[in-house]
Amino acid sequence: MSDQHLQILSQSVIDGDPGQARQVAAQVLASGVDPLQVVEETLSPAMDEVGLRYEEGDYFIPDLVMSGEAMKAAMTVIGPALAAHQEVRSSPGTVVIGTVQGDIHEIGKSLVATMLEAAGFQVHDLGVDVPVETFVAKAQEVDADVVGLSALLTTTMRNQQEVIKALAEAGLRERVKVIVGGAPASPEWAARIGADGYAENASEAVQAIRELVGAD
Ligand code: B12
Repeated sequence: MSDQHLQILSQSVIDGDPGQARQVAAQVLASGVDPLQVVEETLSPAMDEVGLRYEEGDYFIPDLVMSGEAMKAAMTVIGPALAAHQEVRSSPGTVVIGTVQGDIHEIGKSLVATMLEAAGFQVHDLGVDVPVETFVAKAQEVDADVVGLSALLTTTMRNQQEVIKALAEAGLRERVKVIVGGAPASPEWAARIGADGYAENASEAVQAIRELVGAD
């Protein structure tokens, strides 16, 4: 029964049907499936399939937009369930997160933000296409422990490095850790630009950030 629902959920993201995605996501949750498992084993792979179809020339930008909307619609239901699953007593730290300037991909970044909130972090999500100075100003304002930088494009990932440089120039680099993520990022890239960490997906991001703030 719920396998069938998961199949329909995946299909509604691939087809870009937000209404169906939201409705089926609610049914899936009601059937008792672990919300994290839904994200990692159904929703994220569905977006990968969308990316593949785009790469192969079967999908175009409007298809990506609609699939993105469907993914977000599903997350309006799954996100709160992720949070409800955790019982957190004290906050392990404060995180400022955003997608770097020039880049409007928000789904992965928002997923990381949701998972961090679920793990008890104070999260300041700056959104997408975030200028370098905004990261620095917010980190200073909220006394951030960690700044998380998302980039999905090979052309924007160098802005991750720009933020690291600007944090150093503002004298914040000693006390603020930086973690990078997004499809083109890698541990090698993180090391090359002087970031403190890298994570491939949202659950690894939570683990890595817990380690960065010394919560483990
Ligand atoms: C959906 C999508 C879009 C949507 C985004 C909608 C939205 N609201 O976000 C729209 C249509 C806007 C879009 C636009 C474009 N896109 Co696009 N897009 C995608 C697609 C299909 C899926 C991305 C996604 O949401 N994945 C699902 C999430 C859950 O995964 P994720 O983002 O990777 O995030 C996970 C990890 O990376 C990590 N993570 C992410 N951020 C962070 C941050 C931190 C701190 C950490 C620790 C971890 C972390 O954890 C996340 C959760 O597990 C990808 C293909 C792909 N497979 O990645 C292409 C893709 C990224 N896009 C691509 C391109 C080329 C574009 C455009 C340039 C197309 C165009 N010609 O206009 C524009 C650029 C617009 C811009 N300036 O940003 C290329 C990039 C190629 C490259 N190497 O540079 C890709 C790879 C498609 C392809 N195969 O060619 N896109």
